[in-house]
Amino acid sequence: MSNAVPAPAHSLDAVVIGAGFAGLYMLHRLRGLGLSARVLEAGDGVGGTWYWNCYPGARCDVESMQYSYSFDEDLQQEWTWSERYPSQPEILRYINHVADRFDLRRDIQLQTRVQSAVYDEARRLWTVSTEQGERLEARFVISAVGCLSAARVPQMPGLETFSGRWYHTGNWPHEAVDFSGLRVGVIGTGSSGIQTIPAIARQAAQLTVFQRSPNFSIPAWNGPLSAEAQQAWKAEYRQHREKARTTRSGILYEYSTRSALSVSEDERQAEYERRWARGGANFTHAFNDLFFDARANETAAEFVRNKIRGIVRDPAVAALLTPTDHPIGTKRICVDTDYYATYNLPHVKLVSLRQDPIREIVPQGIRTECATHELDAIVFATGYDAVTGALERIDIRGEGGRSLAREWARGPRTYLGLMGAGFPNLFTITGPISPSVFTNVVVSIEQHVDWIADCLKHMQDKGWRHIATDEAAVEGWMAHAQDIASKTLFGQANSWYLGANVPGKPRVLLPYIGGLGNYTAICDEVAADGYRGFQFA
Ligand code: N01
Repeated sequence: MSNAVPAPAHSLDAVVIGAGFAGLYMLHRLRGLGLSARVLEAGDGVGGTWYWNCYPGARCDVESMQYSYSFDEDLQQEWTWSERYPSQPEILRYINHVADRFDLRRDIQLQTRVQSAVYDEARRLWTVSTEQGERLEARFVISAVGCLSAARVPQMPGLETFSGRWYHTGNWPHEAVDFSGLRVGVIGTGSSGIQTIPAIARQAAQLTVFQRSPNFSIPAWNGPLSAEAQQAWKAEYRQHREKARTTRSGILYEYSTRSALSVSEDERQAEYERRWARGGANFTHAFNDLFFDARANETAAEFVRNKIRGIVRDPAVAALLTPTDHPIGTKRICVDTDYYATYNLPHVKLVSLRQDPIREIVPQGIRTECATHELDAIVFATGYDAVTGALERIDIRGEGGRSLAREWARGPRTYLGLMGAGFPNLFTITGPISPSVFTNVVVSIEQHVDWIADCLKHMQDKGWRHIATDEAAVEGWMAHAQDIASKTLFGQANSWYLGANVPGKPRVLLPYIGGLGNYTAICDEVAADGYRGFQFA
């Protein structure tokens, strides 16, 4: 296929797609191996998710001291965070600092969106084409496209007729957006909506929230991070990181070893209160069976429901905000600042789309079955075609011209989330069926990048140029992942983890739920066993 096109201008060892946390660290490791590499990035700047998600209130809900690279001791010692949870601008400053500190920019090409990647079996080379008309040849293609980067604006008739401006949280403009004095509508109440709703409410004259499903959210209790607390953490940074890597989520939560059903009601409530007062997703680890036992889960869910009823003054609004359709934690738990209390403000209105669905968007706003809501701006906080979307939007052709998107039409199939059968020399950092979005993604990224870099080093040492996996390895991994998933409550929610938010997307648990520590042990064992399940040439 690639013989039919003019000779590519550039020939490289590796092309990396995406300049977020994953792409930057991958480039650093590739350089360390003496390999030539170029990172292609669609945005105007580095940062990936943290470049695009600059909506009001955007913040990470993993704590600052843990949501950063660990690969360089000097880097982690010298960087200073200002708050318990890092804001989007602060994370973006950090990523830019990393790009400069490791002199990465000279191999990063911005404003370059990859259109296709086609494998030439005879020459064992990938040809990567960009929307800008460039063509690059490389032995390896490494996807660092991110799990939450294919933003989704749902089909809503009439959007093009809307007379105001509309936005998606995952594709926010970089110039200032000022909602002062405006009537704003927000559609969606996932993590992004729950963060941006209180922030927009502080600015807008009127805010209408269009909620399809209510969500569980735990207060962040964000605040300044003292120099003393930071210094104390840094004194043991290495040990903290090592321990985090062995945990289920790559985060140093307090993981309980007790069942919620093994303690008295008083003890249970006291534990939930203690965790609520501490804040954050640590709440869902209060007992060790909350993700596995529906009765145990219900005790935590009901605790949070009671909190919502206690915060929201209007009982009818509180009832609409109270989730009853999924076990707590089986949709990504949200972490907020003043989310539920925002509905006590006189200029904030909640519309339940379960009772009053959106019929169309009209020039003056949103028309639901029962009313026309006049708006000057609409914010879509409607999420992503998660985990697979960004990869499938690239026309990837492997052996025999097979299309990745077509192969995955009934759900993604990978070995360890790192590679698919028929797509040699194509690695997927935080790819489907790896722990990725169930974890502190920076930790998962480092684990994948290190594993890939070590594998490439192994290939260099052996003089090999080609790595592939096969259907048997993929089948074994998929069966193992599904077996573990079937023992959890995750199947009971219509979540993006399962692709349920995208009409027609197959229902497959996209991340691996076996835990990061266990997963890392499996990957290390595969490597130690001569890269079992991979073939080299
Ligand atoms: O997206 P979501 P998100 N009509 O898919 C609704 C990470 N993240 O951007 O639940 C009306 O979770 C949809 O309703 P329903 C984090 O991993 C992290 O908020 O499908 N509504 C839902 O309410 C997170 O999980 C951070 O019924 C529609 C919402 O839109 C992930 O990103 C911050 C609709 C989408 O929620 C994605 O979060 C932000 C329609 N047609 C994000 N379609 C932090 O670290 C969808 N919805 C803090």
